Amino acid sequence: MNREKLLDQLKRISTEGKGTKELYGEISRVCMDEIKRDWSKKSVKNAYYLSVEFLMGRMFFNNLMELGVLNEARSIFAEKGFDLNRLEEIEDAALGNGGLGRLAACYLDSAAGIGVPLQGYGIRYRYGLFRQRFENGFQREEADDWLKWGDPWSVRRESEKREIRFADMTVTAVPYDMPIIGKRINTLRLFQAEGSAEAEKISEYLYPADDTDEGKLLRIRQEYFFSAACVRELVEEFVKVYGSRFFKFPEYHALQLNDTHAVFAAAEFLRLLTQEYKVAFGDAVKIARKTFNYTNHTILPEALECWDAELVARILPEIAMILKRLQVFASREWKAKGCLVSDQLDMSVMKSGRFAMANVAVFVSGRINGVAEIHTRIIKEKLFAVAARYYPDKFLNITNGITQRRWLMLCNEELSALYDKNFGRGWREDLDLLSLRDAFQRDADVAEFAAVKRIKKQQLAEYVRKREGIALIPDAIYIAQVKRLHEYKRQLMTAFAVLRIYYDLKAGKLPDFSPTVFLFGAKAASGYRRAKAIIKYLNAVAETINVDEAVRGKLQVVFVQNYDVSYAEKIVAGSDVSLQVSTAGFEASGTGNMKLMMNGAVTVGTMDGANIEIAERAGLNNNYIFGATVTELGRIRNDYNPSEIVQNKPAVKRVTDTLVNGTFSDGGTGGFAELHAALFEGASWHKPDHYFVVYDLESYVQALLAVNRDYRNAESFSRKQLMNALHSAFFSSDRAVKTYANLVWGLDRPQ
Ligand code: 26V
Repeated sequence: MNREKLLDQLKRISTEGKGTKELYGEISRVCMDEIKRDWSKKSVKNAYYLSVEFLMGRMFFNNLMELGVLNEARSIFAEKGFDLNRLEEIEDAALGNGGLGRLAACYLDSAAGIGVPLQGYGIRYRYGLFRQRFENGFQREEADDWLKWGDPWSVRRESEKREIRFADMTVTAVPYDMPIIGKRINTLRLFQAEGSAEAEKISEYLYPADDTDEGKLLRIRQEYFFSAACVRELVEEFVKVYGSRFFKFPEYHALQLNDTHAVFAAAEFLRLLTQEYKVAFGDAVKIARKTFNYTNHTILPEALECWDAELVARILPEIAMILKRLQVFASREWKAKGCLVSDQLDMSVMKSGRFAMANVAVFVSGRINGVAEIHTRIIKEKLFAVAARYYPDKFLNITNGITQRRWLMLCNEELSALYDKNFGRGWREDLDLLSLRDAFQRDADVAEFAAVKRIKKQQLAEYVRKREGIALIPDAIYIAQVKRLHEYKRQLMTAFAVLRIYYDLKAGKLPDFSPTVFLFGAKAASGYRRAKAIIKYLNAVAETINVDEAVRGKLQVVFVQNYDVSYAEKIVAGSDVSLQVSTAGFEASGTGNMKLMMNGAVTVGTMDGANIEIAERAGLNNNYIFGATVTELGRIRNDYNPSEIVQNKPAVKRVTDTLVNGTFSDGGTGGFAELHAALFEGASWHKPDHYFVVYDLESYVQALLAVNRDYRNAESFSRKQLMNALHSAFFSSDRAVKTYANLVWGLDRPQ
């Protein structure tokens, strides 16, 4: 990379009369020209990350940082009278929805950063995850027209397009390549569907609703479209060099299935090998098992994909045939192993006329991993318990990680500078160095850390003021719950806890209460009614509290609109406390918990997902763990009756009653009553309070009050925060990617 030349080019850009969009395009293109010169050739062996989501966030600042010109560029343009921060207007490319998509982005970043040849494959959606705003406290959704800013960081590869055939249409998959910059420059290749108007629909939206057959067909098309485009590309390139010596294929390729959305890749691989290259089915399966690996990201039954075999056959007859053949093949293997019939049923690829995509993934993959210790234990003991007995060597844990480049160096330049000053720049390459710095824990260091936190809180407050028009209480405790809106994540429980505190404050029961701001950020899936009702409820609670003179300056609740990666960068850096309160056993890992920890927030959390590993590393005394454990919930599940609890605890009843006693209005939608019914009567196929909101509420309130008490001793609270930041190295995605490279992809030697 010729940095001097790049700086020179940047200096030559004139800003006169140019708007942000124009300058964004121009600066990005100058950088791209430089990048193109160095764009790494594929390595001998590469790993491929197949995912329907890549939640990249804003590329501009990250790329300039990786090119080593961010600070200089800031000064160059400042001299010309243009504040580079104005480019924060540029919206994120939100081609993902939550944790799974952001994880994919972090892994790409880390792989490039540490020099692992990992290439991403996905879909170039015309519209990303919807943009959210609130109207009367209700979520409103607008199409995310991210391309209106142009797409200067991608290169269309016209000559590498491919035809993907369905029974009723042929679609052209056109690759767009985005450089992922680090020690290597890897590639994120996103396919756009072209051809007819029908064809274009395939890459129009992320997760189109799948409650109708038409919706399901579209989802199947999406999944097959990009998986097949990827696999065909790799197989065809391979054949050019090695002919049909497919047993060598795994020596050059490791494919990672990010959840089940790309499982059709394995089916397409089997189809290609057996039908077009006449490889025996058993041999093809053997090769697939050395090539494909599967990461499970959730145990929620509603998120485990099953596709009607009839639907698949309608548009992909050969793929349906292959999957059926796989079922026959698998049965034979299971019989040979002496599996019980019930066990065979459990592991079946095809069940009651539907393809169980997770079972397909488990059968054809060489390695299967969960994303945190407890999650891996649960998939081995529950979700895939039978398969884990017959194929114990397939399963392993790789706890998630996040990239410290975006989630520390970029979003918290002040803390990064403090680390540099105290122990040199080595930590930027090797985050582990942080935890060795005992010297950094002296009082003076804690004070310096606290000063950084204050600055980040001011910046956050300023950002919220700009975006929401709301002034946060300065110097309050900033407590954040930012993540997708889902019942298992229990934002509703936080709403109840906040109300409890509010009532106690008003009653004068909390005389020494330190001023506190609760910050929420979350989008609810478009068709998820109860999640939307929770948003409305939280906004109603916020509205009541924020106008109440009695608690003015002491308690504030702010639900920010359109929470996205860029918003997260501000919130994780500027928060004191991280809420990670999922029902034990439900959050596979969580990664927001890691981002907040790395920036020195203490966790108020349950023994769930990666919270357990966070508390273990940063110290139980530096975090606030509460609530029922998986074991405890297992014990009480059958006899649990939330109505009994509210009968005995009037304070709990008082808050849950607000869903139905007119304290707050749901605008006549019936949404609040529905939430109440889910708690006390049960909803869908669930028993009352399936997520144990009522059960854990009391201990949650106590944990929050303990935080409030401890915060009064500013020095010791800052020390707890610092201990979290300094022990976050394990949660770097550099560590996670290295583990995949070594244990899964066979990339342990430098390529
Ligand atoms: C998907 C859906 C789609 C339909 C509506 C309901 C629903 C509920 C959950 C999901 C989860 C999709 C998978 C996912 O994003 N899992 C997240 O993966 C993260 C990265 O491993 C992990 O940190 C989170 O704990 C896990 O929830």
